[in-house]
Amino acid sequence: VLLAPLAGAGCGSSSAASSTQHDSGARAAATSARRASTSMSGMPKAVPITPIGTATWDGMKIMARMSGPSTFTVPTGSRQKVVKPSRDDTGHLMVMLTDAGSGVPIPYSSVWATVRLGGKIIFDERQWPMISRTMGPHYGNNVALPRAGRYQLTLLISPPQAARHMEYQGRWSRPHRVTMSFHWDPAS
Ligand SMILES: [Cu+2]
Repeated sequence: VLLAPLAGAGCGSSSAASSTQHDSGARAAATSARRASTSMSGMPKAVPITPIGTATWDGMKIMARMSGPSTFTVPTGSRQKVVKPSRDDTGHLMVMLTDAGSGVPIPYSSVWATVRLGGKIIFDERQWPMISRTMGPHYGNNVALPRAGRYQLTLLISPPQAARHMEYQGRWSRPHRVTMSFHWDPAS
């Protein structure tokens, strides 16, 4: 288990208060005036970030991590809808896609996550494209892991839908599937 340096400012900040926004990193820079204008809450505190696994795909680094369940907003067209963790959610799954050489994030992809325990599918959903002050761009969602055990995470990564500078010409042209195995224990 790693500890995020500015914890609470990342994806896993929701353990403090249900009203915490996903981008609670705003708190880090908050002036009192700014604090008064938001519903951010809580002091910086350590948030455990658990590495799930990494893989590479033709120069793209795929990194999966888990933090605590997180409250975040999603765009609905007319407003930002607040999504709170359900009672069963045990963590916030984050998938970071970056250039393996430079570390620069790669947006405009889409990620579908499937989690299995003992061969049985317990989670099968699209990851939201997300931004966070401390975690940067990532693809995330809250997940409910029922118990300690060895899990399989399968990620289906779509080709980034974007115009590309020439160094990326011809790469990541088909969907890519990768499976990672990880052990999860709520007590650790
Ligand atoms: Cu997130």
